[in-house]
Amino acid sequence: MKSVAVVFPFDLFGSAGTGAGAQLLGDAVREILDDTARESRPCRAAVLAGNVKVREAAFETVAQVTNWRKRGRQLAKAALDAGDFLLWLGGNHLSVLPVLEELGPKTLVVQLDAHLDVYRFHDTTAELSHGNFLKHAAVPLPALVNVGHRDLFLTAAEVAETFTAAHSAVDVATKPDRVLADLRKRAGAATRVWIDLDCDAIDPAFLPAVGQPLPFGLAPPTVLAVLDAMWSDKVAGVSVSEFDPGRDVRDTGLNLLGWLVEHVLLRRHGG
Ligand SMILES: [Mn+2]
Repeated sequence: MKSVAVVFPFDLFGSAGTGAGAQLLGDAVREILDDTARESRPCRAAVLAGNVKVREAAFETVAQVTNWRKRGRQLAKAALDAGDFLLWLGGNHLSVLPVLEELGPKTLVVQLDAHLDVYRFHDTTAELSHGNFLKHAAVPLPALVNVGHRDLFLTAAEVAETFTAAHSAVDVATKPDRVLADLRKRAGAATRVWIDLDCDAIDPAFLPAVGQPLPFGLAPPTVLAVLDAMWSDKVAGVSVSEFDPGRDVRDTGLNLLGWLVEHVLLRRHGG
């Protein structure tokens, strides 16, 4: 079992600054790997040695920017075809769209997100953005299940156009066991699972480094419970997006996400 961490610092059309977040998390993964390589005593992370690669995309030229979606799909496809576990460290949430397109309709995606990215109100752009990208997929998307949204706008019918299920933060707060049982059941029935974390799913008290913070978010232990409910060998990968280090407070977000990324890699590699 190999893993590849893809740093994909795309942050156009919403949440500029999150590209730097993707790069920082990529550095965190490199640091984990470097520390492990230098460690002479037995440690849990020894299982990662030689099994985790880091690849990094750049968006510094016009050609790279023009080609962003194709490049994203190529990187995702290469990892998925090879059977590698894919850790996608994205800029804004839109940067995850190429992965969702590559995963296709037979995959179950659990999306932890404060928002349901299908917005098309009078004051939102109809053009592709990080707030409506689920309406702009080039191919049929995976089955999407949201966990932790705090949406107060969309009707249930509109949500159901795109999401198989949506467990709001209210649901998570008032009936956590029922939400986790539903996730376990869906994950058990799925052929392939993907976990997509938009950082603003987490409460801004714990992770202030996001562009669109909303109150009443998920507490970090709840994120662990959701990961656990979804977890099996069918998990093809995890994406993390919308981390804006310019808004971080004393590296709170960096510490939380750095720990989470290492936890995910250790869980995948049995460390
Ligand atoms: Mn969001």
